[in-house]
Amino acid sequence: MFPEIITFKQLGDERGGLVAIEEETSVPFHICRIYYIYDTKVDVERGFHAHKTLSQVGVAVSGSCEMVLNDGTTEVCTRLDSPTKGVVIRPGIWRSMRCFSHDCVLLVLADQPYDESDYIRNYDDFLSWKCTP
Ligand code: T46
Repeated sequence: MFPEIITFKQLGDERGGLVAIEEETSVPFHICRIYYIYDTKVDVERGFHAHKTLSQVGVAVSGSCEMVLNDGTTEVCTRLDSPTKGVVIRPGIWRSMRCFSHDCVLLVLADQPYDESDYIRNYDDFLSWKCTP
């Protein structure tokens, strides 16, 4: 299924919401790195790259944004608008993010450390890479 959507269990109660994310169970990999994107202007689009080996899960823990994923053939747009909704971003997927609400905090869980050499930042290079056996 593309995109892969994860629905995290809501553990909150009358005091407020709570979501717990555990590696290998809540998300399909070991969590090595966590980063978050915030204070992004409404008209800003970012991303526009693929990763060769990195797997990630993105969750809008506050506000909302759109995640556009492209496997080289099909492009899908997923609205991330709940702290209980995650989208899995596998290797070899071109991604961009847009339509950030003013209060959006996009949390990203990644299975590897930051490595610029894992990025493909040119779309034609991405398509060539996808065709390479
Ligand atoms: C992705 C999407 C969803 C680091 O030094 N360490 C890090 O862990 C990250 C994520 C970024 N950076 C540096 C690299 C750049 O100089 O922070 C700067 C901004 O990164 P970038 O332009 O790649 O940001 P986005 O929003 O385009 O992409 C990010 C992730 O980089 C990427 O892996 O899948 O979010």
